Amino acid sequence: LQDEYLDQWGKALEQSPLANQQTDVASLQASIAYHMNASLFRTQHNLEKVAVYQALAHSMADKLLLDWNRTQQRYRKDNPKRVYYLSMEFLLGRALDNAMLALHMKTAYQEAVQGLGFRLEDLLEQERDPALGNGGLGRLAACYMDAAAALDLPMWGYGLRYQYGLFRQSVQQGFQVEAPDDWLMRHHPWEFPRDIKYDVQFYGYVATKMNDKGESRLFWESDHKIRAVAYDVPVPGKDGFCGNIRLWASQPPHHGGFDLDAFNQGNYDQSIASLKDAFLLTSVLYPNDNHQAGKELRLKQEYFFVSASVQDVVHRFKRYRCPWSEFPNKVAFQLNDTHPTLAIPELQRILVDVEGLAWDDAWDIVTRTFAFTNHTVLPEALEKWPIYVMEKVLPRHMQIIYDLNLFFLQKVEEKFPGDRDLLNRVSIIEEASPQQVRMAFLAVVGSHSVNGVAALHSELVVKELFNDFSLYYGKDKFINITNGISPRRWLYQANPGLRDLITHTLGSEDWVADLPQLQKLAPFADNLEFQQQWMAIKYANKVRLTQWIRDDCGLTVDPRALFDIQVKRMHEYKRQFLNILGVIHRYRVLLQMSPEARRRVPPRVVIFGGKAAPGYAIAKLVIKLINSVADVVNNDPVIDDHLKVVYLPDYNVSLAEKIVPASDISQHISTAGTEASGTSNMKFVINGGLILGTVDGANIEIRDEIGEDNIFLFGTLADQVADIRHAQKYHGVLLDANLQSVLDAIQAGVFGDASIFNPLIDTLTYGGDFYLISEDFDAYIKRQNDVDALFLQKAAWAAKSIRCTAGMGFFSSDRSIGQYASRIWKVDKTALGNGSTSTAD
Ligand code: T68
Repeated sequence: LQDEYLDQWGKALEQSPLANQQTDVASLQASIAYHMNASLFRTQHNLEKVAVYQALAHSMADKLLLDWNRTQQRYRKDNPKRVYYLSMEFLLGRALDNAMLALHMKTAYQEAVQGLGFRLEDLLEQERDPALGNGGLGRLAACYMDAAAALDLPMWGYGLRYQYGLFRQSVQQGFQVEAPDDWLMRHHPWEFPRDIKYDVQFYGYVATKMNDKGESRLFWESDHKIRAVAYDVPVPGKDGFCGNIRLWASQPPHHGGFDLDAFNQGNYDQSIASLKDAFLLTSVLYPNDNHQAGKELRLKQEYFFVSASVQDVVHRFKRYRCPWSEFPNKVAFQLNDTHPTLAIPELQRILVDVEGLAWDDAWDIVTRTFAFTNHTVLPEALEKWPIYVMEKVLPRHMQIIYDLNLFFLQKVEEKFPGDRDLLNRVSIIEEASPQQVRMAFLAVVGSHSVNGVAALHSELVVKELFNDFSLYYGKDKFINITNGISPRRWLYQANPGLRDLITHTLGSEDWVADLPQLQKLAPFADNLEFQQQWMAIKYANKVRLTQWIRDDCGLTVDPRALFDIQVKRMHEYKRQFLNILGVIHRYRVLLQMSPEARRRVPPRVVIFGGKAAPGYAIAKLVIKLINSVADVVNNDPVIDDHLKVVYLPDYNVSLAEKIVPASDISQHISTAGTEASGTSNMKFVINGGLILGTVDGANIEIRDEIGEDNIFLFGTLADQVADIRHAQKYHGVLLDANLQSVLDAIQAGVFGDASIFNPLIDTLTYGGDFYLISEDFDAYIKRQNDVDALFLQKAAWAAKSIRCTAGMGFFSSDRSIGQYASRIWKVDKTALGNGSTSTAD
């Protein structure tokens, strides 16, 4: 468009209602009413809460769109180096409350909807959680996008727009029951569908062809194509910044996916057969956390996602007509675990096959562009794809991987001549049957930086997982960046009471953007009046959770009891089994006590929540055991209120926002060396919850920051695990005596039909107790007794709670993202310009 027309567009936009939004209460009401009619086609005679929520969300999204346009337009104009966070999962949680707070509009909207006859809290509850992730990894991506937006860092997320997110969980007769998460069935105002599309191909064959310059090139051809279409999700930042997550949905390709021959012959059934395939691709999120699914459809999802993203980034890069050598100065890709690793051979393929670069030049660009974050050392979680599958689905990528591997192994051989074992160990191709591609090795070879997510984990990554690689590349390539959480969602938004007390005490809200300022709370730890205010907020949060438990589970619990919480994905390594076995032990001890002795033990409510992968039988059995124990304990008149057990179904981000601020103690009790970091541990502690944990993941750094006295650690250390397992293997497991009586009680049928729990008990006995439950049982019980004793000393408990929050400054996602930016991506914050408000990209 000529400049004069561009100007005219700019002026027109400035005059539009979008650019002239007022934020007084009457104008907000007008915009809600407008959307009720114009976006939802409803009138005031047909109002349900959900419709009012949607109109309100539209009104808020308008304001976000303005910031989004301004921010993205500025990036487009300034062309800074950009970061692309490639993640199969973004566990965003609800958007409305977050957006209102980020734009400082919550109070005004509260008043606006009140004047229209609704309570804001009720409307917020209408929003469905977008659950496009499994657990920690997906939520970390969301916290990092939030931090990047707050810091005005030019980072985009790329991911998939699953039609169905993580399944919804209910509990029937104590068992987990899964239902599809049809989150898009209702109108969803928080995404902007874009007219941006790329075709992604699968299968086919590789041929030699001449390119435009008359050079012979390998060329991958297939008539099996699926179209990726973009949906942009705004990420509210601060001071008018707004980030972006681009999610791809799959669709049939250009001619609508019809088999045109069949269509012309009137054979409609056959003509639409391939449409199904296209829509199927992004229809559902695989529900396995820390476990490789190994399905062909999953591999296709991974490639679809990275191919569309890399095409989009290359397209954006080419717009500026820079030489290819500039690519690493303009683009940084961060791989969120190995799931997007195919982006490495994909970029190599585009540079060599399509753009005609020489192999070595292309590889230099690729390796200066990619960086890789590892989130697990568990062997069952490390992705490997059988070569016969990869060859079929992605024939050209398989060739590229073979070549990359060959050149890599030649270099290793140069550096360490004659070491055949070494070559076998570091080969990207595993010589097993069938042969497999080791995706983590591909990610290491194709990246300039590899990081773990907490200090201990990063140490294990170097010493165990990638030991040979660190000898070859040198240690500098392997770094640690400890995870962080968004203080905006996990304190400011989730705990308004505590937020206000902190702000009042510190004199301003500056601590949110500069979290180490929380340290200024420490001098108040022993101040009795402050302690009372502090604990009154905790109590109010517990009351709120109590109401939720009553509504959701029909169970009445006393908010004065000690709330002991373990919420996270159900997994053997996280040891919810240890927790419930401990509960049974406590139950038995309480039963044996005199009524007077019982009264001296603080009453406890033990709360569990978390989903098990649908195919993970043992994890599902733990859920059943928890519910069976709850049935007995909660209805035992002798126990009365001394012990209650709660299993909260369908744990998700918005439930976490209610649970986290209400904990007295939470459990993070993975077998040492198995939990890479954990992030909910950080969320609980920053909200003044104490934690009971093993010396694992980020628990260790939390201890270092808040002080040994303010955390209950116990159990085997990571460097002892191997020896203990070795001994158990040769001498069998000698069960702890208290544990043995607990198992006897289960097997005697105290908690119903004992036979169903046999497979679970077998993991401890015949199974060799791989996760060291028996080994740690005694230490665990003793530490729980320490917790009881401290809870009786109200002032001492309150002081520790305050010191917990005060010490958590390090764990802001802003700090983590700052470290990624300076140590890996080499990007700076860009200064806010005043770009015009036309639509960018
Ligand atoms: C988690 N990983 C780690 N994986 O378990 C946790 N896996 O310690 C860490 O704090 C967190 O990542 C963030 O670094 C996961 O959540 C998955 O969800 C997952 C999903 C698909 C496949 C494998």
